Amino acid sequence: MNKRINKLRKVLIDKDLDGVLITSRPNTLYLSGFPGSASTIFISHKRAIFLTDFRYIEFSKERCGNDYEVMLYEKKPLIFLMEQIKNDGIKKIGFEDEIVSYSSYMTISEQLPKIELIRMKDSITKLRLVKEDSEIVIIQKAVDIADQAFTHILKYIKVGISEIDIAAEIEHFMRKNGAEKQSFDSIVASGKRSSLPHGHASEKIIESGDGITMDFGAIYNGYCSDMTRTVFVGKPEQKILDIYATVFEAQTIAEAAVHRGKTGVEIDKIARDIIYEAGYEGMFGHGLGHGVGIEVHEEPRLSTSGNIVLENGMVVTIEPGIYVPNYGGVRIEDMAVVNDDLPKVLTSSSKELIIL
Ligand SMILES: [Mn+2]
Repeated sequence: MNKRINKLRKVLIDKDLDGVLITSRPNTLYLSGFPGSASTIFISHKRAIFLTDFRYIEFSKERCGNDYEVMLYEKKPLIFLMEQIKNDGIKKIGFEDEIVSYSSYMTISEQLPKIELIRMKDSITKLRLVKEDSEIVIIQKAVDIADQAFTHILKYIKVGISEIDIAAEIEHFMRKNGAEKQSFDSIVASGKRSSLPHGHASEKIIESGDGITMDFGAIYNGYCSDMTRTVFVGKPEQKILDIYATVFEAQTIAEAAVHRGKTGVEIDKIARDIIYEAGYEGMFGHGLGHGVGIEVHEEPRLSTSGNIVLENGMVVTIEPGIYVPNYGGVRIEDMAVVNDDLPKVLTSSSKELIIL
């Protein structure tokens, strides 16, 4: 954690700040390793303070005691904090303006009347862009749990069960195999419903010939995974198999093109061109991918507006899809780590056509 605190201190110098206040869960977790809510971190050039309430004080001391002055506040954490730092000469404090709500901002400014509050924009979340090796090990474990759930669900899927049955089985399996919870509400969309890119599992019954798009992920040790596969039951129509072949091609080629120095726009375009040239223009209405880490959707975006230049150690998804309204859709999604040349693909489930 010390390394991460020092990275943040460099930002303080760049922005000419005396300290920074961090209250969002993704950033407090990143900087302290503390996974709960109700924590406030203050980092100045000399001090690192971790404030929490009675529920978490023991655990926090154990988890963050080496890197932080861990303190218990009773009612108003910021007024308590000001007491602690009143002799430190703090005048300008950065805060997470992209995350803090308007009412929290009002509270902060009321509680810190003599302090100048400076917007940090995305400079704290930017610290999380490039993953450390230890983070990639954890992410790989989250990916492995989802991969195992996919292998498991292939044995479970049959005509006559519902989308909710499939989602519940995936989630139960992941939980039993080490997941803290799922990264997001699982998407299971079958038959015509698979044209909904984010169709949450419904009571719809699986019928012969259906394609089933399953998009899910696990949280392990605070880090997320995210994967999608579309599989078929019975005898699918040739038209949806052609769509599958195009998505497979777009996914495979775009994934191989993920490497250091490229922007999200460039990689997105590779998949988009393949899909549009195959005649599906207008049917791939989302970005190609996104970063994954403590949050399931984070920077860098691989999309028509993803301008961040990829660096080694960034973790991204590659997930093209084609959605034909009132007919059906296909999406294939892997996670990969950016590298000098070919990315290290974390997802190990087969992408070849599966007909159950
Ligand atoms: Mn995704």
